[in-house]
Formats: sequence, C-alpha cells, structure tokens
Amino acid sequence: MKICVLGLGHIGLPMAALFATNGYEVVGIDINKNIVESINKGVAPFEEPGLPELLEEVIKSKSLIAKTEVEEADVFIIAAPTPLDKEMKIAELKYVRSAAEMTYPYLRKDNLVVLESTVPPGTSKKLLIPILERSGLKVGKDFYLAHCPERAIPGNTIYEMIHNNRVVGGIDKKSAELAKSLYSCVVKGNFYLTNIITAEFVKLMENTFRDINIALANEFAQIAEECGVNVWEAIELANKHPRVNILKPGPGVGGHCIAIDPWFLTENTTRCRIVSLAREINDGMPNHVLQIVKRMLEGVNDPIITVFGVAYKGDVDDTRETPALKFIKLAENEGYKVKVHDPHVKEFEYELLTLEDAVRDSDCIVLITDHKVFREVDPKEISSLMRSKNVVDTRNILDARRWEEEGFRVKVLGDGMGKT
Ligand code: SAJ
Repeated sequence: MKICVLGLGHIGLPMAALFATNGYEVVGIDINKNIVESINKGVAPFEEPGLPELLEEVIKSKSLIAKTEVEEADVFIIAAPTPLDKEMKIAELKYVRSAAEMTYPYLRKDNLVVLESTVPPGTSKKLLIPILERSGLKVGKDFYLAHCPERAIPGNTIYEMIHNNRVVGGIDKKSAELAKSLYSCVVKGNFYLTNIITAEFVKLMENTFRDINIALANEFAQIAEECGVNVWEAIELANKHPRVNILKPGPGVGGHCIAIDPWFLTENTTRCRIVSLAREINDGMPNHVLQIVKRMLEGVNDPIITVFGVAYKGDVDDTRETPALKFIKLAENEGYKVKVHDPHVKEFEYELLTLEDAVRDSDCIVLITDHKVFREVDPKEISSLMRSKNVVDTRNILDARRWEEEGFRVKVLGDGMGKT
C-alpha cells in the first residue's frame, strides 16, 4: 500500500516516518525544497526526540522518500499547517486548500483521503470535498474521506503518536473504518469512530479546554499576587482534592495549537464567551510579566534585561506563537534594551546570545521558558557579569534561595509572598 503524506511539518513528518517503518511505501510531499532535501539526506528539519533515528532508518531503507510533487497513491494524508490569521482571528486554510488542489488530479477510485490538520468545524464538508470532487469522483461512492486529528505533544510526538487514543471521523462508516485500519498498524491506543464534523469539533474542544484551564491558573496567579499568597503552593494543595487539577500559570500560552485552536471555534459562532476570555487572559500574561519587571527595575536608568528562553515551552526549539516575542516587543516599547538567550532555539527574530553575552551588564533576567538547562545556571558564575542582580521567574523553576544567596532579588510569578 502506498501513502502520500502532504505537509512534512511537526505532524506530517513523524507520521510519514512511522507509516514507513511499519511496512507502507510512503512518499512525503512538501512545497519547501530545503525541507525535502534535508529529509532525503536523513536529517530532520526540526528538533524532536527519536525522530532523527527513525528518519535515518526509513530513508536508508527507502521506505520514505520526500518530494515536492504529489503522485498517485492508495491513501493521501493531508497534514498541512492551519495557522491563524492574527488580525481577523480566523483560520488561514490556504495550505489545506492547496494540498487538496494538489491531490485531486491524482485521486483514483477507492482512494482514501485523510485530513490530519486541525480545522474549524465543517471544513471537510465545505472546503475539502468540493475540491476533491473536481476529480470527477464522488465522496462516499468513489473515494473515502476521514478526519483523524493528531493529539501528540511536541517533545514526545513519536511516543504519543503510537500510544495516544485516536478519534476518527468519517464522511461515512466505511471511511472511518478504512482510516482506523490504516492507522492501526502504527497506533496502539484505542480508536473511537464518529462522523467527520464531530471529530473536527472534538479536537478543538480538547485544546480549548486546556487553554481555558491555563487561563484560570493565570488568573489565580494574579489574584494570589494581590492577596499575598504563593499560588504555586496553593495550587499544589488544591490539587490534593481528588477532583481538582489546576494547571500551571506562566508567561502566556504559545505553540501552534493551544494558542490558536480556540479561535477556530469562535469564528463559527457568536456564542463564545469563556473561550474568547481565556484567550484574552493568556494573551495578557506577557504584559503582566512586564509589569512585574517594571516594578523591580524602578529607578534603574536605561535598563537592560535578559530573556531566558524564547521557545514556547521547555526543552523544544519551537518558537511558534511564543509569548516571549510579545514580552520582548512590549519591553522594547517601554524603552528597555532586551538581550536573548535560548540554547535550544536556532533561529529567532532577535539575535540569540551565549549565556555570558546575554547577562553581561544586564539589570534583570526574565525567565520565560522552562528549559531544564536554566535550572542548572549557576548564579555565582554570572552574578559578577550583571549590572544589577534581579531575576523574574515566570515558571517557578529556579532555586530562589540559591539565587538570593548570591545577592539576587528574585520575584516568582504568582508569588504574592515575595519581597518585591
Ligand atoms: N502551559 C502553561 N501551563 C500549563 C501547561 C502549558 O502555561 O500548565 C503553556 C506552555 O508553556 C505552552 C502552552 O501552554 O506555551 C501549550 O503547551 P502544551 O504543553 O499544553 O501543549 P502543546 O501546544 O505543546 O501541544 C498540545 C498538546 N496538548 C495538550 O493537551 C498537552 C497536544 O496533546 C496536542 O495534540 C497539540 O497541542 C496539538 O497538536 O493540538
């Protein structure tokens, strides 16, 4: 059986490699020539644990080949990105549209098309089917269509692709069954079959649920600061309740999913209230962090600050929708000079400096990303380089006492018991 995977990003590439290692002939398609070249050399174009080894194996065995043009296959999997139009807060579906347009000339009787990309409810029916039927084939009669949204988390993608449960929505029962049997050679989790729009909706509900719960944690952090409570301790205690599981506050929500998918729900209805509010609270966090920094640096002339971490979360190199960017831009608008350090990230809108260069003459370290390496930074080694010794820890990962012993003033987001 031959599978054509369209879109070799964070989801498409690992999925293509997993199919390839499980006996399928896989052709991966991407419009970006550099990505295609890199994959064919066996080099993963982004950081993901386990992917380099997997890729090396399937490229060597030729079970996966990357190309820029679609070709005939038994199955087409569309894993194109669905970014957010930031001004309008609606899904930008041009990549899904163009993947469908690239597919339909090669569509043959009894083919299966699977949409993996996260989309607003109704997209498969309203956008995808009319394009695919330009082939002259009828969905449900001549070809099959399913939506099989991915739930794997960046940083643990390979494991989760294999072990997570999958919701599969079919345009009809046969389509869902075919998609299930295709994925079951890779996926060890359970399958739950439904119709196509429900599958689209479920995926958005999952990520919206998470966004709202992070917003709640962020609101608790702000209330705790005003009430003189340490929110981290309070959350730990509240979570001892058998039915409570509060998430962690932080500098905002980033990544390609949680910060975006809730808008795919709001664009389809006038009834979203809590969903939009959660987005607003989470998007307000970089500004809240800046207010903390401002209070710490009151009276400092020409302040220089150092941002620790621009990846959207710990131990990944991914900066998509990172709250760090908004924080940096707001800080610059405030007149601060901002220096950036992130040992995981290779490319960013701002120059990435070594630890020493980033902290030299700085007045404050603002820890945005919970990379493990930041826990290991020795305050003793950098304290003499800094102009004034201040740290804002938005993830509560530093050993505050150790930093304070070196003369640093430390403020932890959500800690209303702190001294500043
Ligand atoms: N965050 C917090 N507090 C928390 C948890 C996360 O502030 O307690 C922040 C993170 O720092 C990050 C953002 O939220 O900026 C999102 O991180 P995440 O770890 O929740 O999720 P992603 O975007 O890396 O991956 C998610 C996964 N969702 C989860 O529910 C864990 C994954 O299951 C989805 O499949 C994926 O999005 C996707 O593709 O939709």
